[in-house]
Amino acid sequence: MWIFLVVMMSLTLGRGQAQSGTEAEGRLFLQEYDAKAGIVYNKNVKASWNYYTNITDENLEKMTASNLESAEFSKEVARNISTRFPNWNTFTDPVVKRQFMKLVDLGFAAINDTEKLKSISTLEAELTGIYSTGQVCLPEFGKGCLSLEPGLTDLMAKSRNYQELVAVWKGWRDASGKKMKAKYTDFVNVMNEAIAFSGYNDTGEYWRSWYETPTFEEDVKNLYEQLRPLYENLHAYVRRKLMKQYGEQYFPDNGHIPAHLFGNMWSQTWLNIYDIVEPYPEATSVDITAKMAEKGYNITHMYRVAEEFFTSIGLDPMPEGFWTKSMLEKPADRDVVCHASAWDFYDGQDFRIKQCTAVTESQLLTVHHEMGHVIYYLAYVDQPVLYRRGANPGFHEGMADIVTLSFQTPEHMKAIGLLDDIPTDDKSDINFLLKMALYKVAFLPFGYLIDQWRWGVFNGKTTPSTYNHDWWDLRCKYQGISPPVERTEDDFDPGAKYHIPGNTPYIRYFVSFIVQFQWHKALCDEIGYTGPLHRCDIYRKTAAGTLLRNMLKMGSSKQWQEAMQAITGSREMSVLPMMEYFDPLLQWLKEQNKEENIGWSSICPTNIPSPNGPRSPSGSSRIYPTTFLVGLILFLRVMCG
Ligand code: BJ2
Ligand code: ZN
Repeated sequence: MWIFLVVMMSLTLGRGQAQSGTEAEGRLFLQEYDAKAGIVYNKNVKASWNYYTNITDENLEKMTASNLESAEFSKEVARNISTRFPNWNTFTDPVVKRQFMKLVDLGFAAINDTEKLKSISTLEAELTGIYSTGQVCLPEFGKGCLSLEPGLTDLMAKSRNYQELVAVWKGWRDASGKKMKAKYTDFVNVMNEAIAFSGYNDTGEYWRSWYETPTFEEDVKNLYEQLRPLYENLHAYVRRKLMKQYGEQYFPDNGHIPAHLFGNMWSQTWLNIYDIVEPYPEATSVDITAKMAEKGYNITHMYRVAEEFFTSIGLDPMPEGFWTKSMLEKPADRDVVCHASAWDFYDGQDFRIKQCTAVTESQLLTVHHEMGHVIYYLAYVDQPVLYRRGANPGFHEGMADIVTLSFQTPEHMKAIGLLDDIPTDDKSDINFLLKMALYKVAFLPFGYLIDQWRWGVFNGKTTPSTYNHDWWDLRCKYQGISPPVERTEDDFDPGAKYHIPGNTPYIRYFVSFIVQFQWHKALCDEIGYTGPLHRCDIYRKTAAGTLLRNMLKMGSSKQWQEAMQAITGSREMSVLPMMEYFDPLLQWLKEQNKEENIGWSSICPTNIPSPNGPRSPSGSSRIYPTTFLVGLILFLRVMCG
């Protein structure tokens, strides 16, 4: 508290001393701000860390108090600016002007009602708490009570028992989302109320403003549309394989796949069902999880492997404190937020990861993801605090993921001893690409739709009476999946996904899945690689690391288009590198799907298979491609006037 008071007094003292707010004085003001803000942020992040790694009422209260202090600090700074530098907008140095622009945009802190601000913080923490402490008991399947990580996640990944998967899938939604609806409704209302004080129409508009692109919504829609054929072909192929595995009787007539069959609680990545969909069992593929066990991987080793990748391209090692202060294992003695995350403590030296790490392939990828965030923090550490962010939120996520594209190649697996020989035949290549598609292509509609839902909630298009209905509308439409059991408005399935209670915007991940391929291509060009994009491994290529670092170190000091230009030479987001990467697979999938009706009805099925057994097959034809239904609806509309 005392630190905070010193900070407040100091910045307030500056007031009135200056005669007029010149640009030179503005620069000094920013320097002073930077030093103080580092202290305030640091204290605030520490309070959050304490709650996230030990969920107690006391830690919640302390975190909330700290959030309020931070908000008060930001407000005080903005007040000082309005009195001392009313003309900051006319400053000519873009580095200075941009910081002022960020300082006056207070976000939720702008609201003048402290109780409301407090409730934003408390509701978010409580919702995250519900998510993080939920348990599902499965005595009918010979299991006790399990939490999401590792128990339920593991069952979703490994179980091939249809009914057991239904129980886990539904059980998790009962234990998490269902308990959140009332709180979430309040949360949305109070956030919208607060953000109006910053001049935004709603919270979604505020979140989108971080992209500094007036056409952002339209742009992401166009990107998604261009990639849709790739997803549709993957969906048709996987659907056929899953029907063979579980029986056609479980699949609705409209072309959808039941949502619990993808090896993942949210059907967001499908890596864990590779064994079911493997194109060529006789060719090479690696069971990385099994190989990790065989090689005696433990948790520390996983982080050292990731670190070694980054240092091999000339990026920074994790600082000493990382290894002592991070939470890399699930503690047995207290409740924690297990969902993996990376933390910047804004003091230039304290960077941590919090992850309930398990020794599996998916988790090894997450280790790389979280460490990728830390690498970004380290790269922009010399920027002023205000610029210690990604060029946009999707850039941070893109950085977090980019090395997975190199890391997963057979070339790299061999280099780190997880594969014996590098395959050169076409069948093994397709096996590899399909696996990558289960990870990267399957995610696209999911990454796109989460914030379609949330933007609708924030702008009032979706109301509490249709929360779940509208959620499933999007899931059905974009992913071509539907719930395995009846859903109603008593359920709140969005809440079963971390980022909804955790209030983390999600379109960043969609952006990431596009830009990471653009950067991967740029880095592979930089090192003179000429083979197929999907087999490029930048490991040990410092030229790639240098190009990447030059972009990362900019932080958010410039608009993202400049950062993009620094690495790719272009200022645009583009799907072309991702299309190029997956082109051999797309051609193969098209061939496999020749006899298949690709696509699905965009409308959710009304007839859902019973949890107690297969439903009776209906007599109607199985698949209605989206285009047909849309056409029919348009036709009927015209006919009915
Ligand atoms: C596993 C990963 C997030 C992430 C965590 C939680 C929310 C934000 C952070 C930020 C990082 C930063 C995650 C990975 C891909 C898809 C998505 C998912 N956890 N966050 N502090 N992922 O992005 O690392 O760590 O500095 O912005 O949620 O749905 O699993
Ligand atoms: Zn991330």
